[in-house]
Amino acid sequence: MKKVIVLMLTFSLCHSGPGNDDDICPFGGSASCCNICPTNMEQRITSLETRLENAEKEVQELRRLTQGTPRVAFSAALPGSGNTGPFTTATPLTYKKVFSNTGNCYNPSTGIFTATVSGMYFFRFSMFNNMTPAPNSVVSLMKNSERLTSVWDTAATDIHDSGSNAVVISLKVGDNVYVQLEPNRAVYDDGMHYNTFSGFLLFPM
Ligand SMILES: [Ca+2]
Repeated sequence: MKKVIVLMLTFSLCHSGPGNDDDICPFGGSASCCNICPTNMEQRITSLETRLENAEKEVQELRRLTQGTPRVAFSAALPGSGNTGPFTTATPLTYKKVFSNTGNCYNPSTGIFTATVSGMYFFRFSMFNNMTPAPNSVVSLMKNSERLTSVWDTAATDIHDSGSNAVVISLKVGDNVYVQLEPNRAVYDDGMHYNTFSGFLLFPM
């Protein structure tokens, strides 16, 4: 309706006669007159409508990214006190003390985070071992069956007993991330929660 009204007003101001635009242009010149004649005005309105539609789509996409998408974040620690391990095979550490688990992507029964949203993620883990004597500690952050990064600690009466590591990685729906205790290794905690596993979604992709 607005488009029709604009076109009617424009046409009433700029009714050109055949072959002589300069005589009837209300703005005193053929060039300026042509800029507001119905054909050009309609093209301008169509262009503005297209730009408005595109802007509305961008706003909707931004709203979807900032408000409408799932929120994923978790943080957990090894429970209780004492050794975990050694085991003869590589074993996911089960961080049963859950601090947060928005989105419920982390399973404290298995220690495995499973992506329900494709996107870029941040993960961090820490490890502690002050056992003497005992196996050295080696734990690795895993994406499915791929080892991403690891931390080592030598069991002895040394003063270096903890370490941490982190990654930023892209995940697809169904990808698993977990911290793996390597075979014949062990970690220790005394209830102070030195051993943690945390992660969150940075942005969907
Ligand atoms: Ca040590």
